Amino acid sequence: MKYDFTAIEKKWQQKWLEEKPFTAVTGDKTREKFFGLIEFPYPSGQGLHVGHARPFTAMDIICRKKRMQGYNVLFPIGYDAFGLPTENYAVQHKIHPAKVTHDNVENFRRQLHMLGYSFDWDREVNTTDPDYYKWTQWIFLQMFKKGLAYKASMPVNWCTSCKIVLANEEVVEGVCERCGGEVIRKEKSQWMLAITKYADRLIDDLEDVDFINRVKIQQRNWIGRSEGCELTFETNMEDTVSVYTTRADTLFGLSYVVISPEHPLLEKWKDRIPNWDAVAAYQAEAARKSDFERGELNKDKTGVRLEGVLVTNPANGETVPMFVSDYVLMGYGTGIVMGVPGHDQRDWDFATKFGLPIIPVVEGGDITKSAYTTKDDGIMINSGFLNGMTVKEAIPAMKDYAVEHGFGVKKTNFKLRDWVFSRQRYWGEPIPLVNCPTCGWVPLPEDQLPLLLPEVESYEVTDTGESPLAKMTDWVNTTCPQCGGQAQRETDTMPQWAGSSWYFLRYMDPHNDKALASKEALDYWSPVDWYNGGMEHTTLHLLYSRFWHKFLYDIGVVPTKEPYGKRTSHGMILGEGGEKMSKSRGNVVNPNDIVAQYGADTMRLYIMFVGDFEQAAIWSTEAVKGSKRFLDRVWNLAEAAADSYDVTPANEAILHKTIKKVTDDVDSLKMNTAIAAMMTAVNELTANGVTRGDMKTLLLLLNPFAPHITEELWETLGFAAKTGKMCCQAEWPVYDESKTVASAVDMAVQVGGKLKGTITVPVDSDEKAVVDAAMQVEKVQKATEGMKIVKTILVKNRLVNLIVKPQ
Ligand code: ANZ
Ligand code: ZN
Repeated sequence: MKYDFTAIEKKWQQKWLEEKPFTAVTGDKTREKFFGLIEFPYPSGQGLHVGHARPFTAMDIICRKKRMQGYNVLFPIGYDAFGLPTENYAVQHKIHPAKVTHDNVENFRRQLHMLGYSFDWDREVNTTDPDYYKWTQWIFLQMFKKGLAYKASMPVNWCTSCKIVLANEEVVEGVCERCGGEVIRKEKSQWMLAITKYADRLIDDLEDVDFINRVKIQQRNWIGRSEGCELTFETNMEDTVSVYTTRADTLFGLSYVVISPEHPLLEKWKDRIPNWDAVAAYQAEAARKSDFERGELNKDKTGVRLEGVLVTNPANGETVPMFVSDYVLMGYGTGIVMGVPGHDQRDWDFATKFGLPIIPVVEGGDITKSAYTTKDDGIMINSGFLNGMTVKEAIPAMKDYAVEHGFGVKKTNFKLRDWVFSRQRYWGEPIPLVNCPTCGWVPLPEDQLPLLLPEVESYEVTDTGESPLAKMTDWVNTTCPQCGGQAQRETDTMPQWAGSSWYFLRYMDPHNDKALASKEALDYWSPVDWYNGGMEHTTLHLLYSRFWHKFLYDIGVVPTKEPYGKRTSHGMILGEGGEKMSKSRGNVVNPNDIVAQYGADTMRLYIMFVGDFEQAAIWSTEAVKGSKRFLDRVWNLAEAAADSYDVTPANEAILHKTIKKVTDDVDSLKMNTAIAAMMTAVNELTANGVTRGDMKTLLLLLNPFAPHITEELWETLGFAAKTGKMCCQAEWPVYDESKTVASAVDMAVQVGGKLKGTITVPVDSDEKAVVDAAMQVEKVQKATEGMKIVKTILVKNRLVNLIVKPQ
């Protein structure tokens, strides 16, 4: 029979749908639970791409293997379906975004089935479903009630082309991440979530989770905890100025103070600064630059001296001038910095440009070049009472001195900012709050959730930047839930990151209408055991969801502090030629085409074989054929298998070795080497010949990788009938360490280069043992009769050649 992958794959996908072997059972105490999670896709119009197939297939393999190992596995799927591309498409084609979403989801679902993933389809979730976003809204309300959601007018990133407010993370190198358009700063009243209140815990609790190191490092850097102090200086104006510094030890090296162009003190001092015009012009110039540009090192430093302003250094009583410069950002620390050019590169650049003194205060400092990379063990100089201390000692010493003398307080700062949590867009969760002239912001009563998105005529954003919902006056005008007076609904919607911040919880109990999930389900399934996803989500989704989860933990909803026990990440699949796959380059591989031509099992095998899972890999359609040929060989081997269900002794070692390798490699995400081991095994089995008993092990090992072909062969070789189970339900094979090495080998025996027979000896037998065994062979005895062995040529485990001479 021919390997008809199309028919086979259809047959088994149908059977899995009907028999549901992948159902997760909440509360099952007889088995250990395993919750494997992948990042649910955004159902774009382009459909699933090979970039999805890599992580999805890997987690499918892990989950299939865990099931066979006896675990109660939860492997769910859903759709993160609110968001801009759908909305833009809806605007363009005048189709309701719900309809666009529905159609895209259908396409995705078909493709996911096509690839043979073992999802528990009864747990599918969709963030745009009112039954789902009801709970997103509910969580938001709990945050609001606890003071974590607040409205603030603040400068936001405004994309001039998308006409929406962008989170800082969505501005990449000064332009809009989505469209590449110009981003300007605009004041807007926004809903904010106080993620910074969780900053310490988001860093500290990384100790307790098994995340790959690069994820931990990125999260720590993004949160950016900085431990320093605020120092307050007297000035000749009536105000003091405070700076934030991590290097209090360098205070004796102060040669000027710099203030950010946006700092409110400037406005206050305006009338007493003789060169105010120059300052004002500088402020206007700075407003046109992004924080990114301003913060860059190696950038030419600019600034204006504040004439007449003098600041007193509390360490030595000397006065220094004050400048305004855009390298100081308003949003960090106090917005004022102490200039220590001897040990800070940016300060050095500035001081050099403006001819300010450069005072080294740590030995080894070179005033022709900033020694800003000062080591902890540098020795303090020119620094009064600090002289002779190491930097490491001087930092706390100066901090303590400042605290004692009333000009300093210890302070921890974070790079992390609160999360801008509102968008002026239609296709998002409505924010369930009402603005009442008497009561202020009032939450909707929980029994009124979900607050449904109303039908609107146009999804187009308004030119003023208000959400399309603002035009729906019937919907906007409402009564205050608290006083019953006239009030208005919030018209902003939630950002796309909302629904994905808790979706893994909904999987635990997706149809619950009393709670986001039952306590029983949460207790049973928490936490996610293994979450694999993209590195690009490390500082956004992964951090946001950890924040939400910690909040839910604090209010007693979830049982664990952290949502995910383990986090891994995959490399990207690049197009042929090594470039990123993109429509414009025309190098996008559509999984549909590969499946049609070679089958889903080949696709799955190839995407796992393509390279080290954590590294980027280059797609090669030519190499796909290699995976197909391997499956052909498996098929042929099964067809040629002898009827016996016994294991052939000669195959025992290779089978046990392969079980060991595949078992270990899947657990450490080395899918490529697991496949390589199975390829080697198939070669050896083909050479030796196999029984059905030998094939059983191979099919079990290969099943998570290539589930359809193995299921079919499992059936044709009689295992389905014998066990009453599908291959995916059978038990994962276990290996016997002692059997992973062959115990005996057959060796050829030659005399004078002529074959005289074979012997069976223990593996790695030495020369004496081999010769002794050889001498037992009758033909060998005859050939050496009356001869003297002058030389023995031994090729370990293969052959021995006895060179003889007449005696
Ligand atoms: C004096 C000094 C001397 C500094 C020295 C550094 C080295 P991290 O670690 O990132 O928190 N700084 C403070 N606020 C700033 C702002 N709003 N804009 C730009 N720079 C600011 O960095 C803290 C250091 O960054 C602070 O310590 C301050 O410069 C600068 F040898 O103070 B330092
Ligand atoms: Zn009211």
